[in-house]
Amino acid sequence: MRRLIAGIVLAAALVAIPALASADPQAPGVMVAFDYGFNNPANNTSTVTINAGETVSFSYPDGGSFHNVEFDAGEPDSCTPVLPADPSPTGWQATCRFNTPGNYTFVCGAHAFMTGTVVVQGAATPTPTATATATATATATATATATATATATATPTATATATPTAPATASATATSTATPTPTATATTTSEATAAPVATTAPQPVTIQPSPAASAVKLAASQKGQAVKGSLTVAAANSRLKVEVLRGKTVAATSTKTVKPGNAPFSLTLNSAAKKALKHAGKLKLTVKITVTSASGTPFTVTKTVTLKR
Ligand SMILES: [Cu+2]
Repeated sequence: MRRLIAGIVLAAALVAIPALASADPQAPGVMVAFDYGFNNPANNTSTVTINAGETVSFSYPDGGSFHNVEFDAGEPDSCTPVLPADPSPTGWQATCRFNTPGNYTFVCGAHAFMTGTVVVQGAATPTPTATATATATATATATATATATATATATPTATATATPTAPATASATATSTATPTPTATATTTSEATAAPVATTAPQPVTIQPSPAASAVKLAASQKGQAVKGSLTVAAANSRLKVEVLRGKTVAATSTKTVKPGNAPFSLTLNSAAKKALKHAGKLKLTVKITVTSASGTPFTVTKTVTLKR
């Protein structure tokens, strides 16, 4: 599969390169002899790099000397026209094709210091730019080519990315699994252990921080034969118990179910307390208010009220 995809990429590269070559009728490589040296105008060095099967144009357009190109070892496969065999004045030019990859060093027959190199790259290793272009085009065209790119560079990255992701998920799952496990183990360990845990757990749930009632309004000094006040009840089906005590004697008492919200209460004194109030003119009373509900914390408050006639 990889070979197949790699083949596609290679094919794309091979198609791309001749296309470039045919687009430019001139030789892709240029080497100009001058007084005194060789220059590749593309990079201002005496080295020119081409792909196997491509050509280099050698010429001596300007100057007042005699130069030529003599290859040290490897020779181009063909030159059109033939390169001057001897150092010659300006005006010569030849386009030489190199089919075999390798480094072709050359020298001017008249000047030993005038040297240069033709680097012929293999077709399998096309110009890096060409490969990049081919890969890019391939990536854009097909998703399969993306996999092909991955064969060379992306595969390690992909494997690397995939591997950390997997352990990350694994550890996350492990952590979450670990949390329930103790709970499960606690239950499993023994019924004795499980029972206290179970008993302890629901209790904090039942004893919620919210009290059953709040905001008690009870005037410290009141007139008449009844103690009046109000409070705010938190939950439905709450029980409100109000006790009015004169010392340790009950002067009035009331217990009722109240709705959430404002709960007013009014407790009329019993006959004994009424008599005492009538005689003394005022009574110092203790009012004990208790609110209980199924969900909230029991609420208790004790206040002192002076009742005046
Ligand atoms: Cu020369």
